[in-house]
Amino acid sequence: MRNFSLKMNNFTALIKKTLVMNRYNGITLDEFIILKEKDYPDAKGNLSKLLRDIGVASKVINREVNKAGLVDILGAAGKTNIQDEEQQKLDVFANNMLINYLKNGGQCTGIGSEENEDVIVVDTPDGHQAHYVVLMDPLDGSSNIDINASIGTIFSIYKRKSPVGPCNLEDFLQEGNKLVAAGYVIYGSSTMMVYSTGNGVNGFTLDPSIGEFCLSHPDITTPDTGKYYAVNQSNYAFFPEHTRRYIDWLVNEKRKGLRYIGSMVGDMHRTLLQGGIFMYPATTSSPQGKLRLLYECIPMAFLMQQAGGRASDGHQEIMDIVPQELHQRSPIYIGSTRLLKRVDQFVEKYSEAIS
Ligand code: AHM
Ligand code: MG
Repeated sequence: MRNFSLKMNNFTALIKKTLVMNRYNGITLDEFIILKEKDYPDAKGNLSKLLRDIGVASKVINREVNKAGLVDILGAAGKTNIQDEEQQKLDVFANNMLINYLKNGGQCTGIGSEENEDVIVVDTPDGHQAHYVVLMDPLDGSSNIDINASIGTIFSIYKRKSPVGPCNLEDFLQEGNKLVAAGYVIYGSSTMMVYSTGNGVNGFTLDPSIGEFCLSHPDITTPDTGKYYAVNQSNYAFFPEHTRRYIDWLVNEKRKGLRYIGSMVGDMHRTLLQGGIFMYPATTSSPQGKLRLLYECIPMAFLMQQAGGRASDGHQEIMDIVPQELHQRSPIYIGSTRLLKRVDQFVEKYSEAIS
């Protein structure tokens, strides 16, 4: 009976996707953003413009990422190329590119970047009037560049809390539940942008022949379980007991396979599409884990939640955490609901008693 209802659910999801695909057949990211804006009669187009600016910047980043293998021919970072121009490291390039597009686009009042210690205030008349702040990890997983594995850009967008004028830090320290939009661009075997404005998740694949992102993955839903778990297993001995026991259960009882790229965008993309779980837990030397709450955990938690999954730090939903600092880190467990429920149970059973 359970198998039958699962099959019916899959069938219904397939029909729904086919209808959506027919409605949006061949549609580009820009067209989709404009069409979606019409669902909100009061929308003035500011968010749409901001999303399109991020889309354009990511196409430029994609072009440079694609050239990374030619580094010996074009010149390594820090050296000058054949036109006597200084080559930039790709993460610096990605950061500068996004900042330029966001500053010039007129819809962004401030930027928080994993690459910059402080927030960047867009100190222009347009910037003072703009409604949105953007937080970003311009090139996540950049240690994967040299081996041609997937890397990505992660972004999130909040409405400012402050009145018009220069923005301030409080505009950035907002919990995930206040997000207006978030997404990532994965530079992989193909380049994709996946984003949500709080009404489902949609994925667009870059068609290099026309230079446009085209809708390829409408209404992404995460299965309630999956075949794989992703974690840096070499840290196993340093994880909390509940996580060690949870991993043992995944492997020995549920026979889940380990898949770990070491690039959050790549690992998350697989988990979002196929289900499973991605973890970056606390370790004895990094009690807050490694990943950044505002640049990595919250935007991915938003997407996962929008796709029907969940994300927690082991004790609290990631979306409920109120950030205290710009570069704050957080442990994260993110993925299919059934696997997250088990995380809760292991945490409850094996958490060290606090005296
Ligand atoms: P980065 O922002 O410096 O690129 O680091 C973040 C990356 C994530 O993409 C990935 O999940 C994690 O670091 C991998 O870390 P580790 O090598 O410790 O497994
Ligand atoms: Mg990162």
